[in-house]
Amino acid sequence: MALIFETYSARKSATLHFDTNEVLHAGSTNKNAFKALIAAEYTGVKVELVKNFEMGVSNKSPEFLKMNPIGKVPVLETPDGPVFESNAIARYVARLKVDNPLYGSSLIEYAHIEQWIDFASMEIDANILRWYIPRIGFAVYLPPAEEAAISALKRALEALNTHLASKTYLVGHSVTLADIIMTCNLTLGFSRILSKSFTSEFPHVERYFWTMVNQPNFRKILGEVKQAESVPPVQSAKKPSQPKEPAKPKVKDEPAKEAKKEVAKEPAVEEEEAPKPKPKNPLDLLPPSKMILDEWKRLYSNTKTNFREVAIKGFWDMYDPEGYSLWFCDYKYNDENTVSFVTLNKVSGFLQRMDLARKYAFGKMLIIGSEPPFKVKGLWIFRGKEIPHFVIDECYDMELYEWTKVDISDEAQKERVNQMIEDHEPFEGEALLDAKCFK
Ligand SMILES: N[C@@H](CCC(=O)N[C@@H](CS)C(=O)NCC(=O)O)C(=O)O
Repeated sequence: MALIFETYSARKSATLHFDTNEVLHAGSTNKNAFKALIAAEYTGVKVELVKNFEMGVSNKSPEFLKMNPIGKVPVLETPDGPVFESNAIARYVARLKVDNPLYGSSLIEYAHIEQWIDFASMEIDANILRWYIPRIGFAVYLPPAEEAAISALKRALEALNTHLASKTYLVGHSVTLADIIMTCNLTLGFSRILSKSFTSEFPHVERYFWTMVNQPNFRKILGEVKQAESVPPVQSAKKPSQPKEPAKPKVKDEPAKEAKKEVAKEPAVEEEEAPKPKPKNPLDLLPPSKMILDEWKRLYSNTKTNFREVAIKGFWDMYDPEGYSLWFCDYKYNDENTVSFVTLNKVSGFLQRMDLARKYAFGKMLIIGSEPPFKVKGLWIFRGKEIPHFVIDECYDMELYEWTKVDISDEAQKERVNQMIEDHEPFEGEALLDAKCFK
C-alpha cells in the first residue's frame, strides 16, 4: 500500500492549501462531474463547480481547449494544472487525502477498487450510453446495435447482481471510489432509460443503487433520483450541437445545490436543451372505454386459483371491443430459435422495448416446444381498434411478427386467447419452454 501512496504522498502538505483551489468545469447536471463532487464530500475537500458554465460555449473557448484539447467536460483545474477524464479527476480528488478510505485499506482492496471502476466504465456506462444516446437522437439508431448494447448491459448487470448478492459495497465494508463511480454511472441509467421493469431482474443492483444514492454525501450532490418510467422513444438524429451564442450569464450561486434538483430532468450526457412538452398520445383522445386496462392487469396478477373461472371469465366480462382490440402474433423466423436462452432473451428484449406502450397494452408471449427450434407466439390487447402507430414505429420487433386480429365471434379463436392468457399446457400440442407477460 505504501508504494501506491508514495507517488502522491508529497501532496500531503499541499492538501492544506488545496481546499479552495480546485475548480471543476462542467454543467451542474453532469453525472461525470458528480463523481468528483461526491468524492470531495467523502474526502473533506472543497471542489467548486465553475460558475456560468455554458455547454457548447465554455468548453469550446480557447482557454478551455488549452485545458482539454478535445473540448469535453469535466475538467478539473488544480494549482498544478488541469486534469480531464472524470475518473482521473475523481481519483485525483480522492488522493488529496493520504490513506483515504475511498481507496481501501490494502493493496488488494485498491486493485479491486480499480477493477470495479473499469467495470463501471467499460461494461456498465458504455453500454447504457450505446443504448441511450441513439434513442435521444445523438447517434444513428440501429436496432441490432441497440439489441447488442442491451444484451451486453444485461450481462454486466447480471455479474454485478451476483457480486452484490452478499455485499453492501463493491469493495470492503464502506463506500469506496468504486461505489461513487458505479453509482454515478448507474444514476444516468436509472434516471433516463432503465425503468423498473428492466431493473427488477437485478434486485441486488437495485438495492445497492437506492442505498448508495440515499447516503448523505451522495444525496447532497445528486438530490432525489427518480427512476425512468419508460425507455425514451427514438428521436430523429440531431445535428452535432453547434457552438451557441454566449447566453446571458445565469445567476447560480450554488451550482451543486442546483444539480440536486435537476439530475432526473436534465440530460447529463450532452446537456442539451430541455425537451419540449410531449404532445398527448392520440390513444388518450379516444372515446372513453368501459374497460380499464389496469383493472384487468390487477385481476390477472391477483388470481392465483380457479384461473379460468375468475381471471378468464373476468376478462371477457370487462373486454370492450369498441375501445380495444386483440391480436395474435407469430414470430416469422422460428427456425432461427435454436438456442433456448437466446430465444428467451429475444422475447424479453421485445417486452422491454414495449415499455413505451405500458399504459395501452397487455401481452402474453409463449415460447413453445421442448426442443429447438422453439416457436414464439403471443397475444396482445391494444387500446384502440388497430395496433397503435407509435408502437409499430418505435418498437422494431413488431415487424418480426405476423399480426392477426382476433375475431371474437369465432369461439375457436376465443379459446386460443384463453389458453394463451392462462399459459395452457400443452399449447397446440406442445410443451411450453416459458411464458412471459407484459403488463
Ligand atoms: N470519458 C469522458 C467523457 C467526457 C464526455 O463525453 N463529456 C461530454 C459531456 S458528459 C462532453 O463534454 N461532450 C461535449 C462534446 O462532445 O463536445 C469522461 O469521463 O470525462
